Amino acid sequence: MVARLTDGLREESLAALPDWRWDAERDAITRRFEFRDFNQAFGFMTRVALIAEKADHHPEWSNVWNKVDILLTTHDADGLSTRDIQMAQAIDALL
Ligand code: HBI
Repeated sequence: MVARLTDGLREESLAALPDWRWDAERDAITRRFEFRDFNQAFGFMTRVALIAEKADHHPEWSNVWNKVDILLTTHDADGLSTRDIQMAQAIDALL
C-alpha cells in the first residue's frame, strides 16, 4: 500500500515538476502536451503506455489530434503518491 503525499512533500515534489499542475479536487497532477501532429502525439502516447505498463502505474488521459492531456493520481492511495511523481518525471524525460 503506497502512502498519500503530505502537503509538504507534495509542494516539494511539484517544485521540481514546473510544467505539472496540482488538481486539488482529485489530489492529482496534470499536464497538457502539444505536438506537431497526431502522429507525434500518438507516438508519445505509445511510449508513455510502455512506461506505465512497466511501472504498473497508469495515467488517466485524453488525446485530441496533436494534444495529450495526462492526469496522474494513485488509486491505491486515494490521491497523489510518489508513484505519480516518478511517473511524471519519466514522462517528462521522453520530451
Ligand atoms: N495506476 N494510476 C494508478 N494508480 C494505481 O493505484 C494503480 C495503477 N495501475 C495498476 C495498479 N494500481 C495495480 O497495482 C493495483 O490495481 C493492483
